[in-house]
Amino acid sequence: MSSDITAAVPRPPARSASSPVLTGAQAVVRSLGLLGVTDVFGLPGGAIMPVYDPLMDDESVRHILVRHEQGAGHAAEGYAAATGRIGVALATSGPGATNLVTAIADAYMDSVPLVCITGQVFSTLMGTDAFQEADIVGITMPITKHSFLVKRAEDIPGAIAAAFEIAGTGRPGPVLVDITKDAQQNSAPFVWPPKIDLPGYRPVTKAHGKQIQAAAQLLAEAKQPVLYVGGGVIRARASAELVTLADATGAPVVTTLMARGAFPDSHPHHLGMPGMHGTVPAVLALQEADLIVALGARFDDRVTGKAALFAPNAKVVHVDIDPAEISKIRFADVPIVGDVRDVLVDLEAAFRGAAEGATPDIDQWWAYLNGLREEFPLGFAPTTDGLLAPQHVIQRIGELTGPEGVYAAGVGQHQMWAAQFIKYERPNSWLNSGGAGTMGYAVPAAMGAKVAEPDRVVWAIDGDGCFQMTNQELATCVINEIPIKVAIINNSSLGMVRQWQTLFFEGRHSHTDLHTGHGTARVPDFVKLAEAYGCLAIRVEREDEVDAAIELALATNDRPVVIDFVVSADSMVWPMVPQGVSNSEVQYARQHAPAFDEED
Ligand SMILES: Cc1cc2nc3c(=O)[nH]c(=O)nc-3n(C[C@H](O)[C@H](O)[C@H](O)COP(=O)(O)OP(=O)(O)OC[C@H]3O[C@@H](n4cnc5c(N)ncnc54)[C@H](O)[C@@H]3O)c2cc1C
Ligand SMILES: Cc1ncc(C[n+]2csc(CCOP(=O)(O)OP(=O)(O)O)c2C)c(N)n1
Repeated sequence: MSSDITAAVPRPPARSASSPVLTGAQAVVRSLGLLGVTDVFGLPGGAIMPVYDPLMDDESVRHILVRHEQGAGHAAEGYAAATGRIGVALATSGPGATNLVTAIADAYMDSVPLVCITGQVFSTLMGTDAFQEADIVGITMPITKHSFLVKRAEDIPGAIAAAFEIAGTGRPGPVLVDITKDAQQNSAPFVWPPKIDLPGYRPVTKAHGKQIQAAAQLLAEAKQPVLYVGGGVIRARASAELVTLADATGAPVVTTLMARGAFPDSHPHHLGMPGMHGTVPAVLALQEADLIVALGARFDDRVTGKAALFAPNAKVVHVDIDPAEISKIRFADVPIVGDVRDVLVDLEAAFRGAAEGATPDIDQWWAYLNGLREEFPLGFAPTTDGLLAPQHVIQRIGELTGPEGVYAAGVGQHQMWAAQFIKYERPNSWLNSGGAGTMGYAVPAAMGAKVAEPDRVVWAIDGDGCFQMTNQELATCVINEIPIKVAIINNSSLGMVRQWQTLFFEGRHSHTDLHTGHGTARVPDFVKLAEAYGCLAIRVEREDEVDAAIELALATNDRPVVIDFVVSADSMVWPMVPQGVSNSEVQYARQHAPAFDEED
């Protein structure tokens, strides 16, 4: 990510005779309301208490009291990822602020627009190891687009407005506003809108016409093109424009883990997800392409495999709003910096000109790819231990809920199966932690999504390991009437790590058995745990019970539902290209695991 915000310091507003005098704390709440914020997730403590006082009476901003600040951060992320709006989290100084750090890092990796407001100790005490003092600005500097430290009441509206501007424009991301307690307590005239002055922060949204022309020419000439679609297409709300370009060019499309839903799974051009656990056609389409048009995608190592061996014959057009991404991993023959939605519109028009009304002849390419589709469809083997097949459970959740649902996943095998076996037809319907791979994301993210989209069915598809990291937010859901549905894909183990141990560590399952699912001693018993929170709780152990449980969950909207699906621990995520090998290995990797090269 580029760090071009060299001096993002808002100037204090000019005093106006008509400006009401507010405390800094009141200014925080008033600013949020004026910025259109309706929901905030947080947890109070000494250094942020002044802000909580006016928050109590404010009618425009709903505060949802979480059980752990990490939950506030992920809830704000889920809120943002489900809507494109900016998520807001609130915490006190010291441990409250550091509890937000994982979610901030997560949002940074996945380009999620987030504003985190933290209380800081009195400015006079800063640097003295004061009670609950932590340098959260310093801690978060490498994982935010910008971190503000505000020490004067009059600077608060400007800092908050600037934080929203930075979080939501250009490449979206997290911004921290750390406000000292004296700034919250002191008073100043409240001037709105504040003047925002962000020298050095100039996101480029309009791409260079010459580059668009060059890209269009390559598209018109390519024999084996692929549109490599990334999460940037969702952030840019560019799905409709993407379909138009795909239809015009006839090119196949692959969607990364972060882009599931950016392009309808039902579209005939869609080959599915590329990468380590991608479909064979998607992986080989990228690998054997002569032209890759990367659209808001960042050539992550989970997608490229061994980068030096990735797509050896492909020219690359790389479209990204963040110039730092271009040619970072793979040289871009045609670099295009800009907003991908605008670029798609311009590119389609330029392509029509370059192709002179003709459709490129890529029939041979399609014949090859369609052959791969037939030979390597996504599928899964039945289990041999009598336990449920996790893929079947997840597939049925998707089929019975449908594409209008929202699906938030944890991290691990269940995440990959949810990416593979649920059909996504619309953007913002799939929420997950891709870049950081943060276990514990699902339940609070689903909670945030449900707050933002109360009329949608929202599922958290979670692992038994992930669920144990943040399930306390079920209390938040029950108390605040946020009826999410949680499917625990309970393989009684840290399944993804166990899979790697099976494949690459000679089956030595070191410290991955969680004892949550199988046998008589379940620690914890998820049904009892969920009931203790006030959820409807169901355990499913047989295949003929799966549909009824999902249907009961879909019919229950007066409280959260938790279904403990007891699944086989031996099910594996396939296909798999092991770390550090060429993506060309994907067909073989399906049956045999090639040697694991830790160096790569
Ligand atoms: C267990 C596990 C396994 C995984 N396996 C896979 C796998 O098999 N396949 C896979 O694909 N991923 C996989 N991932 C995810 C992987 O780690 C990366 O998170 C993911 O591949 C990155 O997706 P992306 O390239 O779409 O980029 P994102 O992280 O979504 O980045 C979006 C890009 O778009 C740009 N952008 C944002 N807004 C705009 C805009 N308006 N206009 C233009 N550009 C914009 C950003 O600058 C950024 O470069 C896995 C993750 C985990 C945890
Ligand atoms: C916070 C955190 N710690 C550790 C990991 C490493 N890790 C990745 S997947 C995984 C296992 C997840 O287990 P579970 O939630 O049960 O999901 P499963 O893989 O079994 O579906 C672990 C430990 C991580 N991604 N995040």
